[in-house]
Amino acid sequence: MFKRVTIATVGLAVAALTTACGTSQAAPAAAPASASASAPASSKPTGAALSITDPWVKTADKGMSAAFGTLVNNSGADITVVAGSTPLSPKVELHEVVESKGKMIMRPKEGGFVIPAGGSHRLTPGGDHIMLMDIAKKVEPGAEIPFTLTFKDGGTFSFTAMGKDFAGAKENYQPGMEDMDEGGTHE
Ligand SMILES: [Cu+2]
Repeated sequence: MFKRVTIATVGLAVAALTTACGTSQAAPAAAPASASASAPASSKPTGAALSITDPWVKTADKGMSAAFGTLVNNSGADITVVAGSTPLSPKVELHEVVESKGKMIMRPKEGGFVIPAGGSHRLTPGGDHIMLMDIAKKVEPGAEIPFTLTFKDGGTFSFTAMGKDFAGAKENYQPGMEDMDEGGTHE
């Protein structure tokens, strides 16, 4: 019974919308807006030049986690992301995953992430990612975690990623030297 009522309401709303459209066709609402929008033209890439699709953070109780998503460059110039930050972790690194002696390891990516002009760059488990070295609190599914990325030219881009369960991406971390006797927390 509830369903029938809902459908009827939607039907009415659509009807009202259609009517409104029909009667207000002549309203020139878009004209002034587009005129002012085209005015500010910035030469250097800013926040608007970059966007991110489906940003998420791997849920974790403590220690390390990582953020993923697809960085999209909406500008006509390459964008290089050289640093990242989040209140969730005092130390953040930009990582890549490479093969070393038959094992997949992750390490800081030299030069950062380059997002080509008009292109995109995927951050994905098993590939490039934003590494959170030591999370300050537990990441639960659905948690909203703010991030800021810094570009090579000093510009920044902020976004919010969502906590998401993911099993996998358990690459070993090797910051530099391949010392076996360092005694880290991971194997
Ligand atoms: Cu990593």
